[in-house]
Amino acid sequence: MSAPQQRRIIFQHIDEPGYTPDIDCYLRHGGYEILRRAVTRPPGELRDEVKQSGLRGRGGAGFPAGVKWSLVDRKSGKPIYLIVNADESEPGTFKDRYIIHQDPHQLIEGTMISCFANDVKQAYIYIRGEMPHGARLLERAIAEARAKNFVGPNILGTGYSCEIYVHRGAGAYICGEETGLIESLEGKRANPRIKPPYFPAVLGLYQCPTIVNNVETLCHVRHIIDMGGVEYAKIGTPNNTGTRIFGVSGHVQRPGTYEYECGKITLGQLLYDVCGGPLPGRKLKAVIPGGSSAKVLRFGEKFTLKNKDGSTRELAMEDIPLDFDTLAACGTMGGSGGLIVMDDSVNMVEALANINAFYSHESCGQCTPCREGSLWMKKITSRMVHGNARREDAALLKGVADQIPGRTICAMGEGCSWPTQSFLAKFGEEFEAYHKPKKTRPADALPLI
Ligand code: L3W
Ligand code: SF4
Repeated sequence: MSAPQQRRIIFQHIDEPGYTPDIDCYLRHGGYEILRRAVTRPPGELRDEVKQSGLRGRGGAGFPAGVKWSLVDRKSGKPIYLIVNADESEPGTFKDRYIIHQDPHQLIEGTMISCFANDVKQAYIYIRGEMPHGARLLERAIAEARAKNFVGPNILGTGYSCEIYVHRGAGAYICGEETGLIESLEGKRANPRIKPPYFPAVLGLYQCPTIVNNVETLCHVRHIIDMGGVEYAKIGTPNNTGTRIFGVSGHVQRPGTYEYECGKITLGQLLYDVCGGPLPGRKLKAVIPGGSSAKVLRFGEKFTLKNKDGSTRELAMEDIPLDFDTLAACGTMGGSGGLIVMDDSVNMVEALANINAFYSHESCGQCTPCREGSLWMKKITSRMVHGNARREDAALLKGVADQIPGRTICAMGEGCSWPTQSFLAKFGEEFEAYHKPKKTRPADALPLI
């Protein structure tokens, strides 16, 4: 079965010839008309639309955005903040940067509608330090929007005022974790906070109620308010509504960003029909479907899934519909929508060693299992690829990885251990082979991070 058509909602104009990131172009394409209509409606009604839409967060966890908004403490009398999480740092993830570079006003319009809906007077875009061009584009776009009265005091004559500030990170992955981000925005080291009991919706920035949403999520809000939550919910599949941007990188013929209805395209359709399949003479071997923290899938594997009536069905890996729930049922996650594809030229021990080097470098160090575990996973995979593996190393690696999840402050505990756990479970034979004397890295292998 060939792939369905792309459903371009966020990418409606992106890539059109002549479409530029300036406000005049955005206005010519109907930009800020949805904000204009939104500010005439009661904020609570807008929040209801987002709830009805079923929109799930596009940053990684897939938590329903409308539910998150409904958990905001509106009775505290404190200001409510909104933070745009643009600290896109998950390896294999590059969709938010693309939106910011191609269509910054779409993000600003979505953000302003969300601010109005939640009575937010101050919003921050926390952008990854390594995206200086995106930061400049956003600064310019905010200035343009302010000049047209879409941002700032007395927006469109409504009496409602809201400022947006761009804040640049300094290159730490953990600043993408929402409470680490908040700490960083407050000028501190980005140590994630313990939650529960207090989520940012209750105690966030400066101990005030705070909404943290991903870039793509806030862009969807603009379209939900345009078409209505109920209409939006008809896109995609139940519980996995709307479209998703998939960023495909690695060993396919046409890597890139593609927007499809959630659950309406399978992994095989995306990788073979849309992305053109493997490079000449190669076979696809593995894919990490939701950013590097997701568990790896092996081409050819099959999954036994439970149906609603209790019966089971078998699903081949290529036939997995790309939605949050099915990917979770297959033991992995849709995460940030970044698919990392590996063909049969890839040595899985080397690939994991690179991932482990990344996590060990990025652990904030607060929790012993994450700080020490990520370091040991890096050390063991590193000595494997350097020809110094010990007989017990594969088992030791598993032992270390198994002791991390569920024992840490933030989701990085899971994120750093799932790659090791899944690489070992799916490609264990490659790791076992490494204890054999003096198996060294191929000379042309990429250097480790
Ligand atoms: C109020 C409650 N709010 C949950 C909110 C919470 C957060 C959201 C999801 O991890 C994922 C992770 C990684 N009252 C609440 C509540 N919330 N219960 O809902 O929360 P949670 O804890 O499920 O996830 P998280 O800590 O936000 C994020 C995956 O992302 N990941 C991806 C990272 C990288 C990127 C990127 O580069 N763009 O996203 C990496 O590990 O697996 O599942 O807002 O406050 N009772
Ligand atoms: Fe820091 Fe890792 Fe603990 Fe998260 S899990 S708080 S990154 S040490």
